[in-house]
Amino acid sequence: MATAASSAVGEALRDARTRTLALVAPLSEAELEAVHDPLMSPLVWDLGHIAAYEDLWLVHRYGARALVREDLADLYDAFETPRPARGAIPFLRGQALYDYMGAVRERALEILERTGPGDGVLHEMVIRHEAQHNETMRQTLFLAGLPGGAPAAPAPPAARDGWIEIPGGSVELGAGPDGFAFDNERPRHRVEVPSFRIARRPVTNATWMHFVEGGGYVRREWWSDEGWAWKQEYDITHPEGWTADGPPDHGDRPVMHVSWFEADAFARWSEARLPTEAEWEKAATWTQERLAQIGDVWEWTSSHFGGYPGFAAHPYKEYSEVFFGDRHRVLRGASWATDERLRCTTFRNWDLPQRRQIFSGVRLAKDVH
Ligand code: AVJ
Ligand code: FE
Repeated sequence: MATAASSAVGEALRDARTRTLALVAPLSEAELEAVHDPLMSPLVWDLGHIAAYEDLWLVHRYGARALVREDLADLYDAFETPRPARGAIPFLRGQALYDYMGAVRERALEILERTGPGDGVLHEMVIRHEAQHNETMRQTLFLAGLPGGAPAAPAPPAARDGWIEIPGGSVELGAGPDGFAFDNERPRHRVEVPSFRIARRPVTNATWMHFVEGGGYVRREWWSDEGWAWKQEYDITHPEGWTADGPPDHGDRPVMHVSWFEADAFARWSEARLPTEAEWEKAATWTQERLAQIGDVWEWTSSHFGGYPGFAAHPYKEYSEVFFGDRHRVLRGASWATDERLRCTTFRNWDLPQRRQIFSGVRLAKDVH
């Protein structure tokens, strides 16, 4: 049953794989197998995990066939084998790894060819999962100083600075019932958002430099207790990737690789605050005036990651639900490293407040008095 839907899905699976393989093509075996940073998996783990996820969801669950490699399921399960344990384990590598990726793909395409993509949800999830891991892999490449970890294209010209005022009122947030969305984007629901101002563009490197030079990392008053303790313990004096002289690239570019703690302190220094995710989504869909430069850096919000009213885990609770609570903060938008397919105004990303391997920046907000 080679329908148009099957060929579009097959095409998207192949595109995702082309991008994954292009990312690792310039790397040596040693670079693929090394633990470059205690936060990150070896790149060979990401590759095996991408295939194991496809084995589970497209071969086993969707196709109702035996796993291609039952013996690898736990090894590549993110919860069974947490990141810190991933250095010491005998992952597939070299030809055996590429053979496994290829074997899973072959079987998934065979099932797709025979039965079509059904409602398309599981295939879309697997395609997006691979794309998400491409961004994770770029974070590893960034920390390792390897090619692919920083934007290749020159900085786009910075947009005009300034504030956009969004009047108060109710707004619908989240994804509607049709089409693909991650579970945490549903259900679509209405919330009341008081009037606020939001910055037209993300904070630039040049502005962040003023913060550094103005004692941003030295003066206590702008930092939360937790943020200050983190900054002191790890001796943080500038965004990750900067040298003592400043940013590695253009002053005009949005600042990148800042933690939520730094973003929060910077906002206080600016006599502003971070937007809530409801404000962010309202502003991002505001048609009278457009937010500039969405999608260059992830934008930290003040919101904790939680389920929308009526949330239901789908298709598994380890995608979102296990991260709900007061530990993780939400980031909105996308980064230069985010695949086109993942970019939408309802997408919710999340990370711990101390993390800066992520391609994260800041867009400020303010109350309207
Ligand atoms: C949505 C980026 C936070 O990397 O932990 C990948 C995406 N989930 N594999 C993550 C994800 C399962 C997730 N983020
Ligand atoms: Fe994953």
